[in-house]
Amino acid sequence: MRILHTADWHLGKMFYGEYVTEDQSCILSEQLLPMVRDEGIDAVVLAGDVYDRSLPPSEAVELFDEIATKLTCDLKVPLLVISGNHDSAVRLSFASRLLRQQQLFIAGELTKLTGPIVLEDAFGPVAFVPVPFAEPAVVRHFLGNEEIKDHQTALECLCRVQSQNLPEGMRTVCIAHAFVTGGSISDSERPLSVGGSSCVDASIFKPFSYTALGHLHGPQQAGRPEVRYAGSLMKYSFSEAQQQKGAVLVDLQEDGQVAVNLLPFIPKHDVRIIEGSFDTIMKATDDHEDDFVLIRLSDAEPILDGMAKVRRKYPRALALETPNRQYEGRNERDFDVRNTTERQLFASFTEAMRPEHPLSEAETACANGLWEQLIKDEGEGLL
Ligand SMILES: [Mn+2]
Repeated sequence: MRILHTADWHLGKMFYGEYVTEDQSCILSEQLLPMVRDEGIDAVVLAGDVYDRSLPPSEAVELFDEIATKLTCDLKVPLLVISGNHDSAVRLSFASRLLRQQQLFIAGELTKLTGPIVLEDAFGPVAFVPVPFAEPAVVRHFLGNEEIKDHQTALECLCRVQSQNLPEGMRTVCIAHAFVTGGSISDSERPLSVGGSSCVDASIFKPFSYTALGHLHGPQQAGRPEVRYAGSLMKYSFSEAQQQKGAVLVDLQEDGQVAVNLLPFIPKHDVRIIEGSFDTIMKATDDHEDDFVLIRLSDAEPILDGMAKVRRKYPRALALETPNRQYEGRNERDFDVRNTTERQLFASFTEAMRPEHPLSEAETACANGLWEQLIKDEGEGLL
């Protein structure tokens, strides 16, 4: 069986204040759909984070509707989807029991889980075990098991429930959205829990022939080659500039062995970091001035109105960094924090942030008013 494993589409994602729905649509319509057709794919897996947020913008919902329809109705390829930590499990599960008949299998809300989904190939059945992302507290309540206190036990228990009644020896594919210990992270993932451990051990997936993971945005294996993250649809942060995004082509053989290959996605606008002096960058020829770029200047001197100038060449420049910029001695801390009042600290912070405009008299008066109000409300102990 040929499976195309993708994850973390994050439809409706904003990148530095702009929706990238058009770029997402371009990858899905012009690359993923042809891939499914040309590679003879038997099933497509989307391992969570379909949307970027629980209430996605309408354009994002339309795009998912279009892609899911083209896959299942036009190409007649089953699509198996789980919800991730960015999705609303309830909203994603809308009409999921009806859609099963159309080969669109959505696992989100725990009360609607159905157990394994069995698809056939020439060698017999393959059982897909979808395990949607769920907070440990939600799983504890759902299963009525007080022992479930962390992501590890929550996922173990859900996996067990979802794999029930699986015949011995059948080839199996687990679909999960989790942070497997040892994985390398990017800046665009939202941590699964604040405090406590969100990690799970890769050994949970030992019983499965292949495990299609979502959550980490860099394509990578987790422990062994048969447990993989497909990575996100696009680069959603500059920390991903060096990553090659794509979909994992999984060939599941008769004996349950798998061969995997990453089929790359070519973005309409790449996400790049460009380093060098302002003059060099502006004079260099670049065939991809339309890319999303972060400009990291090596100049020590400040460039007046740098972003506006950079944008004349790179209209999609999103950030400008000047790590070497000299602040004429202001880099050095010339005061003793313990003997400085909050008001002085605030004034010096303003000066560091806006060297050209220290606090005006009106601003100082306003800040003093705020301090006094704070002390009145909270008591002297605050400061
Ligand atoms: Mn994600």
